Amino acid sequence: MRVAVIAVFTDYHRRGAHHRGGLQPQIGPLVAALLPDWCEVEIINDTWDDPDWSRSYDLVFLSCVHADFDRARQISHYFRRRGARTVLGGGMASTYPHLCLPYFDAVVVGDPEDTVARVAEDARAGRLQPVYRSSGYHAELVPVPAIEGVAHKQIFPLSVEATRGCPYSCDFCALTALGTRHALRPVHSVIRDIQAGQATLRQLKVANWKQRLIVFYDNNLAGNLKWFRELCLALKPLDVRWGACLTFNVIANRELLKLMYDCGCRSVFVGLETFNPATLKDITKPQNNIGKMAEAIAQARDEGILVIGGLIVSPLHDDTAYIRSLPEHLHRCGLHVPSFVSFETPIPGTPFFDRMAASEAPMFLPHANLYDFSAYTLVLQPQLSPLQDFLDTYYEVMRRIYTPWNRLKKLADDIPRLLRRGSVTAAVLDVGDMYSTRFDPVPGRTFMAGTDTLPPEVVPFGPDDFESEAQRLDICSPTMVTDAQGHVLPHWRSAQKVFQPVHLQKRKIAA
Ligand code: B12
Ligand code: SF4
Repeated sequence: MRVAVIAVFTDYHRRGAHHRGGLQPQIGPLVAALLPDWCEVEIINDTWDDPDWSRSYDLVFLSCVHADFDRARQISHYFRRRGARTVLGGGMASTYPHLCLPYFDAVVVGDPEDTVARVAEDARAGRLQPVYRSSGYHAELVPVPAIEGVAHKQIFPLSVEATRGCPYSCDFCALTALGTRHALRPVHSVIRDIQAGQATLRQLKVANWKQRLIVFYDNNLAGNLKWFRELCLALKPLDVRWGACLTFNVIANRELLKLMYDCGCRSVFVGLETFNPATLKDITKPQNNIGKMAEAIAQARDEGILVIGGLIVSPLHDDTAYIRSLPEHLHRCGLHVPSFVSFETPIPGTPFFDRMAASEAPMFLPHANLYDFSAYTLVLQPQLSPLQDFLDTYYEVMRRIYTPWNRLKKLADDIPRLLRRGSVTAAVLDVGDMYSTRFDPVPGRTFMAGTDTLPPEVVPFGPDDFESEAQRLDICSPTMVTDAQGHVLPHWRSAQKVFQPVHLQKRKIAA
């Protein structure tokens, strides 16, 4: 059976460009490893290349984030017309299976470990069911990911997922839309994946340095500090270098940073989010501490670990004066240039989305489409500044933050500290990050939902691909989220939680 696993992508910068950066979707290698031997599997990261439109498949698995859903349903239609059965999984499929189902033969709700092989068996037997629900996370079923399918293209092919979920419940996070859960794999099984991955890369003659550089794909690798320390100690004898996403409380802990460096950690991504206490309170991210940001970033660098940080601006709590103050805040805290400054975006199904949708006054901008929910287009009505001032200020400040001069200033600040600790890998990663991080919007971008330039990606449908004009419109029209007044369309208020929500906001953060 010919099977494709497609990680769908639309360029949120609206250039229609592919994304060749260090972070690439890992669903392909995971699903490929879960499929039975009788499947002939192709992994297609739409981030790198369009699918080969001349191919045909028996079964196509698709994965997408919300903003890429329109392209996912178009790709689905394209391959269905050419004989394939299609299956959608991921956050959108899990929270809104009923909205996805009309465009796919089946939808998977939740994890792939106990569902993918069943889907393949049923497809082969011609009894595909509309919905497959995972019974929960089964760490023992996690296979060694089939990285051979991506090894020659991925900048960092040794990619590993050691946990699922996150113990926190930040209001705006796509994970919280599913509910809250945090599952840890046994450390020995994570080490198993790393060693198997290294053996694969050796066999494929992939560069030596790539065999020693691990990227952990977890949403928060350090959600359980006891387990995280165990993992660090198990990584030490492997003499590898690694990077991960984790939370602020970790970089605020000098002893932990020392252990991490000693065990190979060289860079961390932390959602620093905001310098505005009102925004921080609103997003319920109690693990961040604005007052300690400068100290935490400095101590991580001094311990040889590069901090890569992302920020959001909140249409609810930030005004133009705050946005104008961002460059100053960034210099004072020593981050200088964040990897992105995006708009706080209520991803459908999150508590934040439900809260905004429930408001009597319209909180959203009119005619927002699902592709606008990429965090790089504003979808909410700013509450403290006029809409156009808010956007003009964002644009002007982004230009100021991402100047070549600022990027050099960041490197001049980071590199001597990193090298003093002997952290050459972190210094090289910093240079690479500053080379690729820029603000370079395409002409015509308004950054405003409903008016922004359209995503230019196309699926090359032929004249025979639709039964009727009505079908073409159904497949090709954008998925609308808000009406002409900025109210959320009623069907978006029907998201399903996959895991039991747990309210951990008051959880004491172990230091
Ligand atoms: C790689 C990555 C990217 C890449 C590629 C994204 C892409 N569209 O392909 C890049 C760098 C481009 C990117 C960009 C962004 N990303 Co991103 N990214 C990731 C990251 C780090 C890894 C994804 C991954 O491969 N995970 C490992 C795989 C195995 O798991 P998974 O994809 O989470 O899927 C699980 C389930 O959903 C399910 N599943 C998923 N697909 C399928 C398919 C089938 C068939 C089945 C059975 C199951 C299944 O199985 C998996 C295990 O449970 C995740 C964080 C994370 N750790 O997951 C964030 C994440 C996906 N990104 C996120 C966000 C917010 C963004 C940005 C908005 C960030 C920003 N402000 O810059 C942008 C915008 C993206 C866009 N197109 O709009 C959110 C989710 C967004 C959403 N709408 O759902 C995540 C979850 C991070 C977070 N905690 O907030 N990202
Ligand atoms: S800490 Fe990060 S991954 Fe965890 S819920 Fe908050 S935003 Fe999501």
